Amino acid sequence: MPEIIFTGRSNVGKSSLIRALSGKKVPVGKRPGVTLAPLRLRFADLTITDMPGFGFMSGVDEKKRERIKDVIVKYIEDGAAEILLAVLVVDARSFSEVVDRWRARDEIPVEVEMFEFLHELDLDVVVAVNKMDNVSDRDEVLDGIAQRLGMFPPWRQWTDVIAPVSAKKGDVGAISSLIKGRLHSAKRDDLLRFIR
Ligand SMILES: Nc1nc2c(ncn2[C@@H]2O[C@H](COP(=O)(O)OP(=O)(O)O)[C@@H](O)[C@H]2O)c(=O)[nH]1
Ligand SMILES: [Mg+2]
Repeated sequence: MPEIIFTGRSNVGKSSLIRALSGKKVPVGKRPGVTLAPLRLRFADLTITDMPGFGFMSGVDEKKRERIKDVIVKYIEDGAAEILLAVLVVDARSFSEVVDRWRARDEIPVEVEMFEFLHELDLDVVVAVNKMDNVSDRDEVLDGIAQRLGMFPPWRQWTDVIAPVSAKKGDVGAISSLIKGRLHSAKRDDLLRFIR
């Protein structure tokens, strides 16, 4: 049974994106850190999973952040065989700045770590760059994100991996196409109807 997971920091818009793509009323804008368990949504044979947000959240202590990360890692490792696609959701406006801040401290940025972890498990990974409505210099922002994830710019070379979207505006065509393409390649056209 194919599964598509949405993972990323808290507040990047994972739930909003799932809501826009599937029409399911996933809770949006909930105080982050409250949910530890992955939220699994079923659409016939397809499972779409809203993973708990990782990384910094105000009001969530270090210990709980570590616990959340452990839950995410274990869930993905255990389920890797079923995961058809992993969608890493990032915030268009803050991603590069946050990554640079971590690197300046000689630390591996948590999102880069997650991206690499997903690849180590041999998963098919795409990056949904959300909140594009917040940026004006689209290509510059997307080139910067591609580069920081190890993809040589221009980002246009990576349109099979990088999907600029705005869940808020309902502008999710780029990620919708990537997901549908993967379902088609997996010979699961029967599941296309669940994705808008
Ligand atoms: N500007 C903007 N805000 C968004 C977008 N998508 C989600 N948000 C807002 O970001 C906040 C967090 O969204 P949510 O889906 O709960 O994020 P999650 O914690 O990753 O699941 C909410 O206030 C959303 O309304 C977007 O495309 N643009
Ligand atoms: Mg959420």
